[in-house]
Amino acid sequence: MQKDKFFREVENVRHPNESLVKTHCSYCGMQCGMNLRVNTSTNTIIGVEPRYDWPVTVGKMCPKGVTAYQQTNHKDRILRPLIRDDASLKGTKEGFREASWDEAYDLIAKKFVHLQKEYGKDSLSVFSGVSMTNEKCYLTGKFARVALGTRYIDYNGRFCMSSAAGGFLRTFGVDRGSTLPWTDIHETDCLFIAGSNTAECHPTSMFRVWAVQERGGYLIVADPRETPIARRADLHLDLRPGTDLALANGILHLLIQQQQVDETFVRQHTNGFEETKELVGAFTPEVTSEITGVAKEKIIRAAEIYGKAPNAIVMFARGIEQQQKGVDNVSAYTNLALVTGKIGRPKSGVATFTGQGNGQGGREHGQKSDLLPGYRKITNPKHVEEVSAIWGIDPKDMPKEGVSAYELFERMDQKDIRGLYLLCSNPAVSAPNLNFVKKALKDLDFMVCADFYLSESAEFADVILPSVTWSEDEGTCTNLEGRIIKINKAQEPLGEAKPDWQMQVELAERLGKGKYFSHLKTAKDVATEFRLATKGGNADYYGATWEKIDKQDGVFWPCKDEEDTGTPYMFLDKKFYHPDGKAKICALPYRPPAEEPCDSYPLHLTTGRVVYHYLSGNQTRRIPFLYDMCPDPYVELHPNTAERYRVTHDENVRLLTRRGAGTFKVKVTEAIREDTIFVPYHFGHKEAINLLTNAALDPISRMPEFKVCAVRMEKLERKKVT
Ligand SMILES: Nc1nc2c(c(=O)[nH]1)N[C@H]1C(S)=C(S)[C@@H](COP(=O)(O)OP(=O)(O)OC[C@H]3O[C@@H](n4cnc5c(=O)[nH]c(N)nc54)[C@H](O)[C@@H]3O)O[C@H]1N2
Ligand SMILES: Nc1nc2c(c(=O)[nH]1)N[C@H]1C(S)=C(S)[C@@H](COP(=O)(O)OP(=O)(O)OC[C@H]3O[C@@H](n4cnc5c(=O)[nH]c(N)nc54)[C@H](O)[C@@H]3O)O[C@H]1N2
Ligand code: SF4
Ligand SMILES: [Mo]
Repeated sequence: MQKDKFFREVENVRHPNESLVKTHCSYCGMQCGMNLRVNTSTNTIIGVEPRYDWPVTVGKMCPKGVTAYQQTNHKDRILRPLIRDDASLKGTKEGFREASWDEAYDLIAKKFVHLQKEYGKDSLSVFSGVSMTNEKCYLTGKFARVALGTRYIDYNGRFCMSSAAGGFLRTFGVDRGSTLPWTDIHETDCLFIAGSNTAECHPTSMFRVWAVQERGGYLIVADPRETPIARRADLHLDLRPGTDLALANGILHLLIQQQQVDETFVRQHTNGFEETKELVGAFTPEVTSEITGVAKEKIIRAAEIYGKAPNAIVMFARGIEQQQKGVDNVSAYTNLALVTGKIGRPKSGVATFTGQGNGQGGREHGQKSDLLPGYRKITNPKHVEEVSAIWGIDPKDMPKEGVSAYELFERMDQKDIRGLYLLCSNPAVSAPNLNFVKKALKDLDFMVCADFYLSESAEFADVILPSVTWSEDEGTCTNLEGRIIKINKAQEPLGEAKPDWQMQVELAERLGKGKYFSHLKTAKDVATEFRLATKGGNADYYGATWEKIDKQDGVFWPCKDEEDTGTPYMFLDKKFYHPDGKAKICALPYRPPAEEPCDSYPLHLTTGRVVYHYLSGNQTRRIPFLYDMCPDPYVELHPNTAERYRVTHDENVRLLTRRGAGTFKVKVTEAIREDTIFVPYHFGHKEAINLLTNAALDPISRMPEFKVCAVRMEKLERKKVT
């Protein structure tokens, strides 16, 4: 890989009893390069240092990354399997006892077999996550389809990347989160960033973002809040939550009017321009301003800057994607790049900020209800045949398409699903409409949870299996660029913890499916089978061997064979993945959010993240520094709104939606719209804002509308001093 201007060669002084293990952070899609420091006398992880030789992040890490190593030998680790004998304690931390692996496996096998005999194969479900390596994600998909034989598998990426995936698939015919490498970002002339709190959620992207402005380029940010990146932007489009589709259409309207259309590109490489032109004709600056609440002048200026920039990158994240029209939002913003031809070349393109560490790879290889490895479709008989041949099963035995993550809970509620194998996710905090989801979990006949800490979701389990942290196993992840990287093992598993792939191999044996799994003895064995299973698919990893990843600083997929060095840039040949080779410009009528403010619920509620915590917080709330920096959730409120409700900073208020309620501390800040409030979602039990959020699903991606619903705020009566 070519080194960019930020590259630095650094040599550190070492302690004699210390070795370094080259790896990447466990948390977000940036996958910052780090060395884990290992004490060679005790063989334990004792610290971390950033890797200056990692080309994407060149020595940068955030507060989560520099403390991530503290997870491995943490006092809260689950060291042995746990079994709950008294079902009446479900939904609490109480009532678990330690057990041997044999006893735990026997119990799981007995219960799973019983449920399937009684209620059919599809009475079992798997809910997984993408903090796991590609190999683990791959095997989880195979475990569900082959060892359990159920159609019901889905994963937390449905709450994360599914709208980006849906939008890219519709527009490009393939879903790779970025059309270009991150090392191009600082060299572009305009960054248009929508719905991404980049400085807190992908902090190590920021040196490239600032570098654009330092070179005289422009930064445009669309966000209802004045996030750190919005504050320093050349233009902050402070839109009403849920109105991106109008904003993107309005900007496209102006680009067309200002003759910024790349006619040749549009004619040769796209479909759909004429219909789209007609549709956006109605989105005049006046109309767009009326819907979005953004001043007309700002909308005009945004189109001018983006249109005139020789190179530009459109970037977005969950702010636009976690909506009931998330897929349309993605396609609408992507339209800007297609119409102006600013795609398929260096320094120009489209990228989503992939969320979880393996949010890209984990969505490609079969954890999603409709997918098989290599982005194959479970509804495509040819694809089913190809994968069945690798797995050694009869294609007739491949389960059918299942349902999305939130719909799994609906099936549980309807008693179609009776059993759950949950791993690498904590939906009792992170799923929407939590009162409903928690009841569905509690009512299950039998639930297994694999985690290394006892999560809020594990409280509903009958059996807890101790998994390892990322530092106790090896494998690959795919970062937000689409670059496959290698995670290395720095320490032996603590206690009796095991990697998820090993648990699944051993459980498959207990379920009588050993012949499909027992050849997998090491993570590398899984990797070999995994690469083969992706061969020929759109997300082809076959040529991405561990040796090549190490030699090249990662390998961008697709990478088809030994000679192939991978694909840092997508669509350089202007060939998109639809059968006619063209990309689709989409005509997308505006529609409002599922819930609009009304007299009873007069404000918009939006939710998201802070820099100190990661997702459900089950990992980061246990790290002392991170907890101290942010021990509780809060509600961000504009000073004028605070005045209207007669509440002050640090006072508790009650928030209510049609689904639930909670009490939160007020944080008064000018960095938010007056009609909108924001609460971070990293907290459990009564502090979970997801008790209030709306599970309205996008019709294509089945993504819930985490980013906008209608809320009422009530001042709590002050207790009288007696
Ligand atoms: N510190 C930290 N970093 C993380 C994570 C974490 O939990 N903590 N999680 C990782 C994961 S899995 C993910 S998915 C990413 C998420 O990364 P982001 O998507 O950047 O994070 P969010 O806070 O969910 O939302 C981003 C922004 O969307 C804005 N927003 C809300 N509604 C709208 C809207 O209608 N339109 C627009 N344009 N903007 C809106 C919010 O104000 C917020 O600033 O972060 C990753 N990185
Ligand atoms: N209101 C609101 N809700 C949201 C969002 C939002 O913006 N607003 N964002 C959504 C998004 S983008 C996401 S990604 C989801 C994430 O939501 P979750 O899936 O709940 O996220 P995590 O907290 O990462 O949960 C992972 C769990 O698995 C454990 N774990 C980590 N690694 C491993 C492993 O290798 N094996 C096993 N077995 N366990 C492991 C961790 O300890 C943790 O308990 O939340 C979604 N929920
Ligand atoms: S930016 Fe993401 S990958 Fe990098 S250190 Fe922070 S959490 Fe880890
Ligand atoms: Mo995410």
